[in-house]
Amino acid sequence: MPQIKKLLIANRGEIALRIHRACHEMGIKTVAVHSTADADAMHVRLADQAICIGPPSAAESYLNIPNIISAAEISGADAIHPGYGFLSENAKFAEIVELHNLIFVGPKPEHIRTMGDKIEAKRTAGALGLPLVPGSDGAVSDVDEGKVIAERAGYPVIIKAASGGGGRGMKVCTSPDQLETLMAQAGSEAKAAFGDATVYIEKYLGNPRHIEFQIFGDGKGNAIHLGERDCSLQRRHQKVLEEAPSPVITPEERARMGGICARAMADMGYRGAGTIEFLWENGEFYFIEMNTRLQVEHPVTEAITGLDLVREQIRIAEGEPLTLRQEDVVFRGHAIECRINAEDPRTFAPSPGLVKQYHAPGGMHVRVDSGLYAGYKVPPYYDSMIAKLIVYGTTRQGALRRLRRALEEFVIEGMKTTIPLHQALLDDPEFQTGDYTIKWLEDWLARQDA
Ligand code: MV4
Repeated sequence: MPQIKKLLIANRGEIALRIHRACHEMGIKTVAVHSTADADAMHVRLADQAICIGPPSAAESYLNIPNIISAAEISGADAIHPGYGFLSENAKFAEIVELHNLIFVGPKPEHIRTMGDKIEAKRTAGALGLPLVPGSDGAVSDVDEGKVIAERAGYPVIIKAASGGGGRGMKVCTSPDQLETLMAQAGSEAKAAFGDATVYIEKYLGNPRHIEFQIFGDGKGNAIHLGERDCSLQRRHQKVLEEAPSPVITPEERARMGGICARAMADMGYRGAGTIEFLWENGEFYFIEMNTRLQVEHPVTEAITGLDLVREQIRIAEGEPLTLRQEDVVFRGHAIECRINAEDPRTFAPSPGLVKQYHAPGGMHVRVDSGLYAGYKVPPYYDSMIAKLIVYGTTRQGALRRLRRALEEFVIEGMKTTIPLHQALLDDPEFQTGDYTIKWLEDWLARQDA
């Protein structure tokens, strides 16, 4: 088994810090790579080595494959962790890493590629026994074919881009006479955004929840699930708050659906961490996509399982078998994560700048993942998420009370943040009951403005 001695973190912000921490707890040295805009970042200070890989623009730094590989070679790193975003789901990058005899802390490149193509992902998921949204079996290029499929699935239908993600290029179609126009629009938007005009059709689910299962595979035919997360609270395809377990999933349903996911991953020989995304409506799960990376919201799963997901990723990358059997995974209590962004809490306009005062909450069952400190300047070039607040409670009610207390303690001065948004959300009786869908937050926000 190759033991990783030095790991290069090909990311920035809180996730770079998260990976650094797991490494140091495992006795692994870290190499931070950063843009000129991130020279003062916390993870750069803490890493054993730091190498500047380019100017602020992500295309020239965090997405610059030759510079990242060079940094790994110069520093003598033996592994690369891509975090989330940036190069994390770039199959070509994973291949290049392995061609340089470096360990890629992530899935096999072929699996990244398969899941990156939404049509291929659906085909694979269906063959592995995951329940799918009814719709086309593959790409739809012809309007008449589209009409037959839409008729069979039943209107309304949704037209999606094969290379899509993040909701871009999707069109909802309510009747056959709109199909031609919307298919053409979806195709040209997909071409412009992703360089690929391929589209497919699904039955449109009107008011679902977004529930995702965390899975781990060892790449040798063994896999487990770590339960689900409910990520229904989103605004414009940006998650705002996540929780585990989902308020609507029973232990029996978790075991059943989680078991189906784990079996599917075992059968495909999946390696590493992955997330299987479903829409959930009227008690039924419908597979939509799979993410082949560690996700932002992984700490809520850590909180209810007691496992260190980054540690598990690294062990698997070293070629170790899974440390856990499914029966050893125990779900306990309830966890909620708030994403805190440097944004105006009403308009969501970005608000980067100097952190004038900083005090993070603490105490029992409160976790803050953030690279912030007083005197740090949040650069304007990247994602606006500056902190994640994760709380745990034995019950959802208890977690909500702890979240209110922790948000009260949080001090970030010098910029606008979404802390007040989370506080208002927490005071909403409907949110408190857990009775919300993917539409709920945007409707709620519209009510706040009125
Ligand atoms: C859907 C859907 C309704 N019906 N598919 C949005 C992003 C992409 N990952 C899938 N998305 C959706 N697919 C069918 N057949 C509604 C959405 C959707 C959504 C999904 C999850 C979380 C938030 C969402 C917000 C709007 C639309």
